[in-house]
Amino acid sequence: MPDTYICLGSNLGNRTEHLTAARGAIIARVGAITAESSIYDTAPWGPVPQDNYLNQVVRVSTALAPRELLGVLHEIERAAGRDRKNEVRYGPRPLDLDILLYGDRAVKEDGLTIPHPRIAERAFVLVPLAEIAPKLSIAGERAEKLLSRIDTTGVRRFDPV
Ligand code: A4P
Ligand code: MG
Repeated sequence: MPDTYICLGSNLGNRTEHLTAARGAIIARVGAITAESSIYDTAPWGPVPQDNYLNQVVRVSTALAPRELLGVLHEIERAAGRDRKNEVRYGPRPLDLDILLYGDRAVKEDGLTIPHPRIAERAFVLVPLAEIAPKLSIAGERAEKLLSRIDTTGVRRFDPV
């Protein structure tokens, strides 16, 4: 079964609980989690001023095809209270689940692009991804190499109190 890498993010409500519930739902509905990064507290990336996120990357062995996977991830986001109709692009959200990679497949369809097109510019993705898969190839470059090129100062390991 292909390995897929999924980035989890939350910056609304109880962020830790959203990530915990999301991992549980992924195991129940997507497949076994075979690796998981630490959780990171990350400064918001992008044009919208907003609170810090918690981010984490997991590797999941899945029998779902990419489209089916996207549909299930949207349902898990909805269960966390996410309402896509009333939100801003790149804005705050209780739960965001992005498909980073799906085996070595490239997908370019309406509403689904894999590898996720913004991996190389996002420390909140590359720090946890390189933690669990430093040698993983993303469009021909290793995760650790991409990581060495970007500023990671806004990304800190999260210590739950
Ligand atoms: N979509 C296309 N390809 C994919 C894929 N590989 N995985 C489509 C998941 N979805 C994919 O999703 C919009 C649509 O993208 C989906 O319906 C799906 O059909 P979205 O989650 O609203 O994405 P977006 O906001 O338009 O873009 P993107 O690049 O996913 O942005 P984010 O990451 O969702 O933006 N800062 C920090 N520190 N941490 C964060 O987690 N997240 C955001 C939200 C902004 N700043 C952040 C973080
Ligand atoms: Mg997203």
